[in-house]
Parts: sequence; structure tokens; C-alpha cells
Amino acid sequence: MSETIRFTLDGTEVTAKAGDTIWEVANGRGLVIPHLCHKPAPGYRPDGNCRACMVEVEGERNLVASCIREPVEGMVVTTDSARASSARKLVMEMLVADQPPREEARDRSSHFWDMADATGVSESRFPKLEQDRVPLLDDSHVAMRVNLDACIQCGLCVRACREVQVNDVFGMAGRGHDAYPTLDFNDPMGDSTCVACGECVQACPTGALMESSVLDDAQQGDSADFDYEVSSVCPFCGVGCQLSLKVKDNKVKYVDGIDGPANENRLCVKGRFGYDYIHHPHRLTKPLIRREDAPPKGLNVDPANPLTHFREATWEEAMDFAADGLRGRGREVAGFGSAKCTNEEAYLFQKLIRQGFGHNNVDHCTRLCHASSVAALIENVGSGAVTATFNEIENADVAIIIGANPVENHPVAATYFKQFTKRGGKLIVMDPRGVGLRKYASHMLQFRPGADVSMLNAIMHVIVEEELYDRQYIEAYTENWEAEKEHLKDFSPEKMAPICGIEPDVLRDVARTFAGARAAMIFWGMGVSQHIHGTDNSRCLISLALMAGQVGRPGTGLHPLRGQNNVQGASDAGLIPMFLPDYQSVKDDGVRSAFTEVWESGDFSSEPGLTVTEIVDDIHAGNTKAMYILGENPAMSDPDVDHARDAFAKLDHLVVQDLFITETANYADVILPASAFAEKSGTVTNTNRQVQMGRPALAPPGEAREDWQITVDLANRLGLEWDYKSPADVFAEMTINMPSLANITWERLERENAVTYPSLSPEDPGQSIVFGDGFPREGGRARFTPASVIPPDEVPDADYPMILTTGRQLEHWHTGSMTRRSRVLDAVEPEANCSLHPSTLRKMGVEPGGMVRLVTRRGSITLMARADRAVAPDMVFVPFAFVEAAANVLTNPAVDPYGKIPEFKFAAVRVEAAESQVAAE
Ligand SMILES: Nc1nc2c(c(=O)[nH]1)N[C@H]1C(S)=C(S)[C@@H](COP(=O)(O)OP(=O)(O)OC[C@H]3O[C@@H](n4cnc5c(=O)[nH]c(N)nc54)[C@H](O)[C@@H]3O)O[C@H]1N2
Ligand SMILES: Nc1nc2c(c(=O)[nH]1)N[C@H]1C(S)=C(S)[C@@H](COP(=O)(O)OP(=O)(O)OC[C@H]3O[C@@H](n4cnc5c(=O)[nH]c(N)nc54)[C@H](O)[C@@H]3O)O[C@H]1N2
Ligand SMILES: [Mo]
Repeated sequence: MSETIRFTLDGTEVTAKAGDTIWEVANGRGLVIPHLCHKPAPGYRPDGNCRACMVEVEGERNLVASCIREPVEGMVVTTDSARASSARKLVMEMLVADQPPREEARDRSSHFWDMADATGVSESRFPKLEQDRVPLLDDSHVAMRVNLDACIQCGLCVRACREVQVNDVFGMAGRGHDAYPTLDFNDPMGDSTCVACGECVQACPTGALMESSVLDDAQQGDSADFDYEVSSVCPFCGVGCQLSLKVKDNKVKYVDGIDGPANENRLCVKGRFGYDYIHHPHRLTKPLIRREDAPPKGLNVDPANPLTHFREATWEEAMDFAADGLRGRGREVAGFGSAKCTNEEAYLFQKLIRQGFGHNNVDHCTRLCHASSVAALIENVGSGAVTATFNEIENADVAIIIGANPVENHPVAATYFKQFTKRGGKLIVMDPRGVGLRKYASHMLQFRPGADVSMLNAIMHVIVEEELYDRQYIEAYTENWEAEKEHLKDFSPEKMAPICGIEPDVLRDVARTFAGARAAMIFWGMGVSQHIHGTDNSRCLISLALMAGQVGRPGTGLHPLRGQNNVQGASDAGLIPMFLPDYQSVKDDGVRSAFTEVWESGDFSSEPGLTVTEIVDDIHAGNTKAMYILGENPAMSDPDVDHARDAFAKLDHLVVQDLFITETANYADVILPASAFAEKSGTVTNTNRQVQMGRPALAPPGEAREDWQITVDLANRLGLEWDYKSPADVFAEMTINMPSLANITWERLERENAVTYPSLSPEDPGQSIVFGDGFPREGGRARFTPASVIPPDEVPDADYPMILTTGRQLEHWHTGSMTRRSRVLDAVEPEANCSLHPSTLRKMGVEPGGMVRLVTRRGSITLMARADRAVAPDMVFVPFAFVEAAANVLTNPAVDPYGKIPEFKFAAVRVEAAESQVAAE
């Protein structure tokens, strides 16, 4: 396929690769051929409808659209002939005639007018056509505006929506000149099924689709441009989309996706429209110290008016106060670091606890997240990171997505999953809830919650029984196969069907489909990990991939979808109680001394430290008495928040470093105002193992400081003599004892923006697939670890007859601290809610939108109920972003013995209509 074609372009002999278009070859040589309906970006199919890119081909009567025409051997193409130029000019003139006048143009991208300039058209000889598009101007959506008076019918919005993001909302209505884009059944955008990814806005070459943030200001006579732009990374999820922040008057005005390895210009609603939490009036701008006369610690501080409980202090005073409360306390201090901060900040944080206090009581939200997946991966594969990037799905023909809801939680990854199905890929979705991807699934297994092991073992039983496994792969690369085979005998589909709720023939079909795949991937999320048997769930997924030989080749692999923007990096950097950076055991004397040598300090404890939930218990036990909490909100995210809040209230000294007065900061003795991601420099590592460069677009507000600076200041006040001038210094130190960062330097990241680890040379962009030739375990072999069925910790009974499951929604981030302070996101999803099957609501006599009360053994909350057929009739789904009805008042804190992860996905609950509520217990 590496055929090359020679042809003549404007008198010069040039070569093209097979499949290149004339436009691409010309563009590659620096020639500007005007283009409107063509978007030279990954995922955009050229359409050739606008005729703005016409060129002349010798021997052809008609001009050709260069964006779709592929050159053939010997073709003679002229882009600048009089005939081609005047034809293009004519096209532009006709389009200009119908545009709103340039002076009034609302087009922030100005691509249309750039192209008009390029063709030498400033005005038109043609009369404006009357337009009867309905409605011409649509301002029904909070984030975007539709202005059909500027639409040139290029269809880019339709391709953006249907082919790139695969959201299928936009379509074309009408014919010929009257054609115009519509949403759903010609609904206003605000009433449509649009998920506000904004891809259409980014694609639109005119002002027909625009961010409301840009348009609304433009109408006030402001020019719609920006002062400068900065390339960085999205601060929300682990996909790690690269984006460009457009800043005007010291505020982010709007955001575009740029061409990062994970996102190829795409963004979701949070990345594109959720940036403005950084400008919220609740931002902390001065250090705060708890007032002597403050009321007792509790959830009682108004984030808009913290001065009732705290007083403003200088940095000097606040840092001294913070340090004084921690100094010399050794074992009594514990730390929660942050997966929202950079690699350098995570590294400094774990170093502070280890070097400064001599022990390993440092952890972060990974414990509540993929800790069990990582435990199983390290045990059986020898490494906790993904074996292949999610983008590898491009090379797969089958994929399993289990216990993850990427359409809402990894929306840009989901676009690749949906595209995979459009190309004919078979998507097997396994989830007790009918998640968004079910529409695209070849198999939707809506199984019983908590029954993963029984379902997966039954599937593997079939693979063994029918001998569908990959004997050669198993022999070459694995161990313990005979034991696994023997173990699986007990798990026939017939026996497991009543437990998992999936028919035997479906289980058999899935087994055959997966084992028969040429290349298959497995993706998983919190539905797998957040159980007391989370490690067993992951063990099954690993075994399944191994027995089918689906690791280490293009289109194959194991991919736990990592959650926070930097949870991979924070874990790699050692923000874990058992591990120093790169998962090197704290128990290993050689490992500790390698670090203390670089740190120029004495030894610290060889005992693995306490985990997130253990630290909370340890406060209640009276051992941990002071804490440093950076960029985490455990007073909302811990599995038993009443228990956690009581613990924080008991601390002698709590230092909180955040952007806002979070629920956790309510219990602080001192609050340090930190920088948001868009206000600092540093690297982050996404779910794909891609280390990416984050750059500051703005200074932190008021006196707020970059997080790494605050941690360094604190360390120095604790006597540690740290001398870092910049995050680059920290990164350089990290590379000394982190083999994963070999060949990755700060300078390289500044230049290339992203490098995937492992990178095998200074030129290697990194390995997107690993373990093609064995595993980083003894003998190079991965292991089968059999898993048995363990029921959830708390099963429904007469008092608590239903099942509570918790999770996320597209618009909100975890505890809501950021997204409830974002204008667009808060407007779209403003109210605490839960979802129940319509029949369940009907039985309870509650109308959709009515209030229900959820009660578990830990507590109760009252909130609005939605009807959702995707939820099983005996279940209730609650997102945990809303403090006024905090899901984690209800959840069960029982943990998995290996990963120490709580069972967020299963608790026994009673659901009642709020009106019929009797006296609270
Ligand atoms: N919008 C948004 N995106 C996010 C986040 C956010 O807060 N908001 N958080 C980020 C973070 S840190 C993370 S970890 C990821 C999490 O991303 P996901 O893993 O997608 O998160 P959840 O919604 O918690 O749960 C996923 C699915 O597990 C299913 N489930 C429940 N019980 C079971 C079970 O017993 N077995 C199986 N197999 N499935 C079950 C649920 O129905 C749900 O659809 O999202 C990241 N992205
Ligand atoms: N019920 C239930 N509970 C869960 C889960 C669930 O599925 N169900 N999922 C669990 C999972 S997977 C996770 S990852 C945890 C997440 O739990 P947390 O990490 O506690 O939740 P976040 O809301 O992401 O907290 C991040 C905090 O960092 C702050 N922040 C953001 N950027 C910066 C920055 O640059 N600097 C500083 N200093 N602060 C910053 C934010 O304001 C916020 O307060 O929740 C867990 N809890
Ligand atoms: Mo997470």
C-alpha cells in the first residue's frame, strides 16, 4: 500500500501517497487552496460540497474539488489558473452575499473571512437570498448559539456530530439552497439530545455555531477574538485531552481541542465548557486561619463567606502556622495527595511525608478508584498500567467494556469506541445499568450487580470447554494455566446464569465472539473495581485476555480506564503507602536507600503505610492527629462521610490546600489557596501512559500560589532544605529513580507536548502497546489467578430491600467542587438526583421529578428521582456530586482485602416516597 504517485502540481513534479488528495499534497507543500467544507483534521471525511477548493486538471472539462480528488500517475494539476481562481472567487462571492455583513460578523474562528481574503473577495455582486430557515437564531442552549443566517450548508457540523463524536444529533433538512442543519426533529438546541461536546462549534467555518461565551460578549460591541492562547491539558478525566485555552482580559474566553495523541482535537462538555470554575467568586485568594472564636468544627462554613470561621492571614503567618502544627509529630501526621495535581506535585507530596515524617502514611484517591485493578495487574501481569492505549481499539475487531460508562465518564474515549462499532467492530457491553454505549453494542449483558466473577468465570468455562483458548500463547507467556482450567470446571453457564442473570446461550456466544476475535481489547471501570471482590473481578478479566492471547499485539490489551486527569501519574510518582515511585516497594532496603541517597536524608520506615480509609480509622483510634490534605475532598468522597467528617473534626491540626472552601476545608485549621490546573506548569500522565505538558494560561488569583511552591515552602519550614526552582527541577529528580521516565525529559515534553512511556529512545514517541514479548514478572510470564464467587458485603434484606449503586454523570466531577462552580455544567445538571426504573417509581406512587428518601444502615438522604429504564427495577443509582444529598452518607465502607477499595457499587437500601416520610430514625 506504500504506492507513490507522481503528478504535476503547478508545473512542479511531485509525489503523493496512495489515498492522498490533491488538497493534501498541495497543503503539505505550503500552498493555500481555499477550503470551507473541508476540515483538515483527523476523523473529518472530505465531502467536496462547497466547491471553494476547485482546481484545474489537464484534459478534464470541469474543474475538480481538490479536497476529494486523488491524483493519478501523470496527472497535471493547476491550482492557480485564471479559470480555477475565478471559479473559486465566484463561489466565495455567492457565499459572502448571504453572510451577515463582515462588520457584524460574529464568527470567532474567522476561517470564512480568512478564506474570503485568500480568494480576494471582500464584497459580493450578488443579491442576498431570502432565507426561510426556522428558527434563524437559536439561543436555547446555555453553552452554544445557532445562527443559521451565517450557515453555508457545508455540512461540517453534521460530520462533526455524526462521524467524529458519533452523537447523531445533527442532520440536514431541506434541499438545495434551502438545506440547513437541524438537531433531532428540528428541535431547539437546548431541547435536543445534544450533549454539548461542542465539536460542531469547533468545526463550523462561519459564525453559524458559536460558544455563547464568545457571542454574548461580541454583541456588546466587543471583538470576539482572544488576547493569547496557551496549549495545555484538560483538568478533568484520565483521557488527557490536549486543548488550547483562549484568554481575553485575563479570563479564559473559550477552549478548543488540539491534536493530542489521545484526543485528536476532540473534547467533551467539561473540557470545552467547564473551564470557568477557575474564575468563580468562591476561589480562595488569601490564606485562611481558623478563628479562635469559630464555632465547633463541622460542615458549617459558607464558601461565599468563610470569614465567619476563618480569618485572612499573610502567607508568612499561615505557612508558619501550618508547619508548627505538623513539625516533630512523626507518626501522628498523615497526608492525602492529589491526582488532580501534576506529577511533580505528587512526587513532592509523597517525599514530604516520607522524608519529613519518616513513614508511609500517604495515599490518594486511587485507593477509592482502581486500587484493586492495579493490585490484580501487578500480581498477574507485573505492571499496573494499561497494556495498550484506548486508541488501539482502531485495530481491534472485538472489545469488551465492563463496569464503565465512557459516554459520560471518558466521553472522548467513547467517541473512538463508537467509531469502532461503525466500522463493524463488535462491542460487548457488560453493566447492570443500560449505559449509553448499549446502543452501539453487539451484545449488551445487563447482569446482576456484584456478579462479575460468576459471569466472567462462566464465559471462561466455555472457552475451556470448547477449547477456544490460545494454546501457543498460554504455553509461551503464562503460568498456572492448569489450575485455572481446573478451577473453571465448576462454573458452567447453566450454573452461573441464575447468579449473574445472563442466559447460558448469551454467555456462550460472548465466549465464542471474544475468543474468536482476531484482536480484542478489554476496558473496565469502577463497576469492576469498587467491590470487596474488586481484585477478583480484575483477575478474571486478566485471565480472560490471557487465555485468548489478547495482549501485546495491535488492537489487543487490558485497559482499566483511569479516572482523574493525573491518577496514573500520581500513582507512578509514589503517592501510595506501599510504593515509592514506579511501584518500588517501601519494604525493599535497596529501593529506600536509592531514594534517600538522592534526597540526601536518612532512612524512613520500611512498613507499608496506611491507606485512605485506614487513615480515617486511625484518626478515630487516636493515632493520627494531624493531616495535610492537598487537592482531595474526602469529606465527600470517602465511603462513609459521616465517619470521615467526624474524624477530621477530631484532628488537632488539619492543613487543606485547595481552590475552594470544600467540605473538607470546613474542618481545616489552615487553608492554603492553591492554583488551578490552568494556572500552573507541570506534567500529567493520562490513562494511555502519555506524559503530557501542562502550561499556565493565567496567574493564580489574588495571592494564591502554585501547589508545588506551597509544598516546597512547607517542607522548608519543616527543616527539609529543599531547593527546587521550578517543576523542571523536580522532574529531573524524578527521572533518576523512575525507569518509566527513561528518555523523557522536561525539554522534550516542552517541545513535543506528549511522550508515551516506555519510550525506548530520545526519538521514540513511546510504546502504545507493551508486553508483546513477555511480562515484567519472573520468567517473563503472566499468571492466571483463579477467582471464586464472593457475594457483596451487604445484601438486601427485609429492612433494606433494594440495591444502591453510586457513580457519575457527564456534567459533574466527583464531589462537585469544580463543576458545580461552572456556569454551563451547573446549568445543565443543577439538582441532586437519583435514577430509578419507572415501574419502581410507579409502585411507590412517585412521579418522575418527585422526591424520594434513600435509607441505608449508615444514614439517609432525600433527593429528586428520575425515571430511567436503564436502571434495574430493584436498584437505585445515585451520583455523588451533591453535598445537599451526599451519596456517601449511604455507601458501605467495607473494603476489598487486596486493593483496600470500598464497595461503592453495592449497598442495601430502602427507597421511600419523601412525602410519606415518618419521623427520622
Ligand atoms: N463526568 C465525569 N467523568 C469522570 C469522573 C466524574 O466524576 N465525572 N470521574 C473520573 C474518575 S476518577 C473515574 S474513576 C472514572 C470512573 O468511570 P466509570 O468507571 O465509568 O464510573 P462509574 O459511573 O462510577 O461506574 C461505571 C459503571 O459501573 C456500573 N456498575 C455498578 N455496579 C456494577 C457491578 O457490580 N459490576 C459491573 N461490572 N459494573 C457495575 C455502573 O452501572 C456504571 O455504569 O470516571 C472519570 N471520569
Ligand atoms: N459514592 C461514591 N464515592 C466515590 C466514588 C464512587 O464511584 N462512588 N468514586 C471514588 C473515586 S474513583 C474517586 S477518584 C474519588 C475522588 O475523590 P476526590 O479526589 O476527593 O474528589 P474530587 O472532587 O475530584 O476532589 C478534588 C479536589 O481537588 C481540588 N482541585 C482541583 N484542581 C486542583 C489543583 O490544581 N490544586 C489543588 N490544590 N486542588 C485542586 C478540587 O477543588 C477538589 O476539592 O471519589 C471516590 N468516591
Ligand atoms: Mo477515580
